[in-house]
Amino acid sequence: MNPNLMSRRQLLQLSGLSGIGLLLNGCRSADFAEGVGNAIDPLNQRVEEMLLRPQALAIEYPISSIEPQALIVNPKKTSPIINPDTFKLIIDGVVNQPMQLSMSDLQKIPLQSMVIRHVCVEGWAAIVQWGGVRLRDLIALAQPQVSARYVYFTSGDGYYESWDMPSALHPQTLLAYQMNGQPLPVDNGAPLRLAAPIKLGYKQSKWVTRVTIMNQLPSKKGYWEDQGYEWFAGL
Ligand SMILES: Nc1nc2c(c(=O)[nH]1)N[C@H]1C(S)=C(S)[C@@H](COP(=O)(O)O)O[C@H]1N2
Ligand SMILES: [Mo]
Repeated sequence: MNPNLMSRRQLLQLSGLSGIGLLLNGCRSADFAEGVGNAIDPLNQRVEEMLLRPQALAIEYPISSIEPQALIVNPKKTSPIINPDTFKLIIDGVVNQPMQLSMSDLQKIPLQSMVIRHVCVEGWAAIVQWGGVRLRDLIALAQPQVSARYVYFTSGDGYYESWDMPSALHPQTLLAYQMNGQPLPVDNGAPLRLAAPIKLGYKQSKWVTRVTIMNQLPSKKGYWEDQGYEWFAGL
């Protein structure tokens, strides 16, 4: 075996996802359990290299600088109601291990917390604390195939977004279920939303129901992008 190609288990340990055993034992969803036998298959080398390549970290702030009133929710939109008890996040696309994870499955993955600045193109910003799982841990579990280049996010309100793989694998890119130390409010995307300090607000999909790994993007790349906004939208 190529010594550079480590097992998924080794990689997940290295990337800090030491709760893997717990997750594998705890996940009773059929889709998830089916592939547990494959859990030590090597990851594809391209994604593995991206996971291990050091990425510049964005600035994080002390908890005392959180601005709870500054995070603006678009008042023209009505929030979809997603029942967290029956909700299952779908992870599919060009992966060897498609998964469906309940909130309790997700909460077995080590919680990552960060206080970062959220920036909306409409001219406002807010310091927010987010808590949740690192998207890279979920992507590693799903075992992307060699052709994987993009990650596409489907939301419960019809919103859709797509990200480049390096940004999706960034250690500060979270699927958050907590905000400012509390359970994520429905208007802010409960049960699960994207949160990352490396991209503009419109890339931070709320009410994420499905994460699809793709080798090619569809013509509709993102809700705002399809109206002329920039696709990469890096900060
Ligand atoms: N599903 C969904 N996600 C979304 C949006 C949306 O309309 N629908 N708006 C985006 C924009 S433009 C911003 S600035 C942030 C705002 O997050 P907040 O509502 O928690 O302040 O959500 C982003 N994610
Ligand atoms: Mo925004």
